[in-house]
Parts: sequence; C-alpha cells; structure tokens
Amino acid sequence: MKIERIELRGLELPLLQPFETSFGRTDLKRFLVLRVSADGLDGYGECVADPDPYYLPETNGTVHHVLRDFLVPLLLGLDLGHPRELWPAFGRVRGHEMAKACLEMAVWDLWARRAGLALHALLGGRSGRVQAGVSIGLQASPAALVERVAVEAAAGYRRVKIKIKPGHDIELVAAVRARFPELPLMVDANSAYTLDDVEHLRRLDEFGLTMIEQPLAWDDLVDHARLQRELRTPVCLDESIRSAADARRALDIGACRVVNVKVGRIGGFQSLIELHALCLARGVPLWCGGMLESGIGRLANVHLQTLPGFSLPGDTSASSRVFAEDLIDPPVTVDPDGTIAVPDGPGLGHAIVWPRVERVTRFVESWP
Ligand code: OSB
Ligand code: MG
Repeated sequence: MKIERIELRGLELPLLQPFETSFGRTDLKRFLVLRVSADGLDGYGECVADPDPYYLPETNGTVHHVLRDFLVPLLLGLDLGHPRELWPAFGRVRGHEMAKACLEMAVWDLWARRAGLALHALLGGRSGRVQAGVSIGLQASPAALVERVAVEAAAGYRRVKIKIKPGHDIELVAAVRARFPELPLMVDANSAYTLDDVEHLRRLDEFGLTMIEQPLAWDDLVDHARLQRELRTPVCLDESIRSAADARRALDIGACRVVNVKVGRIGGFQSLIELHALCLARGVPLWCGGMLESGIGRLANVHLQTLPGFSLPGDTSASSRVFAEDLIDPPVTVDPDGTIAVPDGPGLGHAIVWPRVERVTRFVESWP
C-alpha cells in the first residue's frame, strides 16, 4: 500500500471541567489529528501531545515539525506490506514518540478498514468488553475530591486514580479511604517528588493503594528502583517508559512492578506489541493510560486493551465525562458494570463526525 495523501489538523475542544495535575492545569484540549488516504479510504490518528512540554518534552509544535520535515516524506516514499513496517522505518528518527505514534495509528486504522477488520483484530486482540477506570485531577479541597470519587464510583468505574503533589497527598488519600475503604484506589504524582520524600511517601503504604504512579523524575529509572525497595505499595511507571526497551530496563532493575502504557508515549502500536509481549512473558501487570483523548484516540485505547496482557482497568473513561460533544458517534460509553464495549466495525469502529471535526479545526495542512 502506498499512502497518497496525508492531512494534518490542529483542533481545539473545550473540556467540561478543568483537569489539574502536579504539572499544570488545562481547560481547553489543543491537539493534532491526522488523516491518511489510499485506495479511496481514510485512516485517522490522534496525537497525545499538548501545546506545552510539561508532561513530556514533545509539543504540538515539535510534532508538526517532525511530521512535516521527516516522517511524512518518509511515509510517502514507502510501499507498505504491513503497518508493522513503519516502526523500524521510523527508527532513524530518535525520540519524537508522539509524532511517530499518531502517523502510525492513522496507517493501522486505514489498513484495518481496507482489510474489513476491527483495529483490535489487526492488533491481535479480541472483541467483547474492557474494564474501565478513571483518573481524577486535583480538586479545590479534599471534600470536593471525595464527592468526585463518589460520582465516579457510582458510575461503576472499577478503579479510581487520584492525582497528588507535595502538600496535597496523604490527607487526600486518607479522606477518600475513610469514605471508600474497599475501593481499588491508586495515586499519580506525575514526577512531583524526589528521593528526599521517601519517608513521606512511605506513609501511603497504610492505605492499601493498588499502586503509586510515576512519583519521581520523568526520565528516571534508577531512583525509582531505590524508592520501590523502600515501599510496600507497588510503583507504576508512566513518563519514564518510552519504549519496550525502557520497560525491560525498568523491570530488570526493579524500578516498577506495574506498567502504564500509552501508545503515544512509546511510539505506536508496533512498539506496544513488543512492550506487551515483554510484560506478558514476565507476568508484569499492564494497563492503558489516557491523555484526555477525543474519541479517535479513546477508541484506539479501547481496542488495544483487548490484548491479553492488559490485566488491570486503565484510565479510559466515558467521552461524556470529558467533552460536551465528542468527535465520534456513538461516543465511548461505560456501562453500570464498569465496562466498555469494544467496537467490531472496520478500523476504529465508530463513525468520525466530520462536520464536528471541521467546526473545531484551527488549521489544516496536507501533503503532497
Ligand atoms: O499522567 O496519566 C497521566 C492526563 C494528561 C496527562 C497525563 C496524565 C493524564 C491523566 C488523564 O491521568 C487520563 C485520562 O482521563 O485520559
Ligand atoms: Mg500518569
């Protein structure tokens, strides 16, 4: 297959509620979407980069640059026998995982549609349902957080994650635990602590958390290994794992006991397939993170969680928690039993509502 046309759009979607983490606060999602075309069909990819480099180094600007100047010309010169060939073909470009992943995702979607397969089938997954979990941002007060947790628990989510940062941690966990003693609960620090906080973080051990996500630096493995030796609570890595090789190194030195995977953070589906095989072989629990994706990226997350190594509920929640109107129809919904139906139609499996995409488009660029 030769890709004939690639279109990049910059979109803006307001969030229903501001989302606050240790690294910042946002109430408008500004992101890139790609459409690739061949043989009269289109495939779609959503990029997880933000306008700023506060989660990881890539931004919408760096993704745009790397796509336009390197990855798009490379893809337009290929005759693909399978989308798995893209990951090694992109190998000469170091880093820029988010840029690689969104272009690769669009090609996998197009390939699946052309083959009449659901994306999960092309990835080696199954149909059926996946377990939903939810990530709750920092709130104005512990009481407000407990109320948010109550709403999500009542909606059926099988695991709740709350964001923490220094000065807003132990008392938040204590407040949620006091009201929900049995709820599967975890925390995510987005790199807000250092090894000086080991004694403080040890206080989390008494709350029976399923894990603590990315407590230390975004690019660290060694200090996390030291911290994990001091904690009973399992450490889960997010930011620090940007490839299957990173996951292997992290597991080899005991930097984590659980892995959060985001396809945009590790460079795409082929990289995911390799990381997934590693975790499955080593019996390491794996779950799918989220980046407040619109329906395009959200559906991709639903499909990939059908691979057998995804043993824990992830961060994929209902579209309606995040956006007043998603770009897909139907949106992603969560049943009262806390599960999401996996679409069986070709590719991502739900229609992309093009007039909505156009309404929220701020710029378009296309190649050739
Ligand atoms: O660390 O998992 C994270 C959102 C943006 C950036 C980083 C993270 C998150 C989330 C939200 O936790 C998960 C979601 O609902 O998509
Ligand atoms: Mg995280």
